[in-house]
Amino acid sequence: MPIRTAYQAKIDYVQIMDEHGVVDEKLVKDTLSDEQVLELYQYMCRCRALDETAFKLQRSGRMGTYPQNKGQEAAAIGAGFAAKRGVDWLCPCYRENAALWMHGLPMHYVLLHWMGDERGNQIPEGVRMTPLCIPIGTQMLHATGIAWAMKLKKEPSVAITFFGDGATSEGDFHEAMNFASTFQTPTVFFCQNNHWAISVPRESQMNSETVAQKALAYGMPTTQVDGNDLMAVYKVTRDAIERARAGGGPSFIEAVTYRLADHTTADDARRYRDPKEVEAWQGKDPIIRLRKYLTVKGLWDDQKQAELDEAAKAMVTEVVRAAEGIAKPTVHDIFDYTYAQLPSELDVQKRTMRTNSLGQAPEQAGLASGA
Ligand SMILES: Cc1ncc(C[n+]2csc(CCOP(=O)(O)OP(=O)(O)O)c2C)c(N)n1
Ligand SMILES: [Mg+2]
Repeated sequence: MPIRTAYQAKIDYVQIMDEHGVVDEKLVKDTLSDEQVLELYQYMCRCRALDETAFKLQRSGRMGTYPQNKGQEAAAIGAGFAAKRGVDWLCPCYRENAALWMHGLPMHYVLLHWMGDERGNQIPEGVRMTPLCIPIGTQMLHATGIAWAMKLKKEPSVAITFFGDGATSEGDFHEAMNFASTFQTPTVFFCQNNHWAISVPRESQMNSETVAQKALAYGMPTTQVDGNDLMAVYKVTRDAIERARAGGGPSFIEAVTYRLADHTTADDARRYRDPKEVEAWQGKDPIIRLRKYLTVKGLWDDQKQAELDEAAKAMVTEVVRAAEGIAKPTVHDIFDYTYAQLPSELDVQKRTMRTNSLGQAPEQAGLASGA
């Protein structure tokens, strides 16, 4: 009996614009218009400006910690733009700031989050997203559950979830992928492969040649894309979202990109990264590449850049002012955001600011009543 091939697969790698800003004339027809590219380029520069200021805020003790998006702007923005605001759901990780703003999250909420203020996690009514997700991988399950709900309710909405290369080593990733594919939920799994999970390089994290191939095991369409190419990211994400919306089930996208900054402000990547590697990726910076493209097309110049830099600075100043100027939270807040109807026991606690729980009354803890 001859041995047959049980399974064979190939994975496409999509790039429309190369590192020099030169585009594939055929592929570019099926992606963003010049007006859209201009708009998104500005989002990218604003996002970078926020990063720079947030870094300084942390260094001067005005923020707890902060993970820069630097280098990954095209991935987050291209994918975010492919989703429909108010219709599709975003289940982010923590490196997609601009995608969140685009979908209606006030920018200062992100700063509040990193300043340790819970109000940064209170997603405004009508904005379809889950809060920033620090436990690695849990948001992929949320996206699958939300997408399943959308399917059951027959709403034409898709859930897109963002996560890193490291997150694909988590059990949650595999559970979400298996469930999404088995139940054909309208979920788009968007992996930002930035080559590092804090200090662990991708090669030490997994033995797969690509992250994208993990989706094959779940029978899911999967694509690798140049994550620093705004146009390509938009195109593959739009296609995946529209397939999901049309009932074609989930997809996986591996956006190959690079984290140009430290993991967070609590990290010093110089301790584990080869400067040559960082330098090579600086040459692939998504902002520089797009600017080259726009300049050659006569759509951008130094004057416009100077104006944008000024506008970005003013915007960031305003965002910081909004975050730092927010009134202090009240003690009641700890009761107000978990239950629609406060259980009677908690209601008593809220009204009296006392607890009856054994060992927790102030007197029992050795404190004077009301202390
Ligand atoms: C469940 C869980 N385990 C460990 C951590 C600590 N941790 C924070 S970020 C991180 C690396 C994540 O890497 P990756 O998924 O590639 O995302 P990136 O930060 O590179 O964008 C780890 C291990 C965590 N936050 N949650
Ligand atoms: Mg990573």
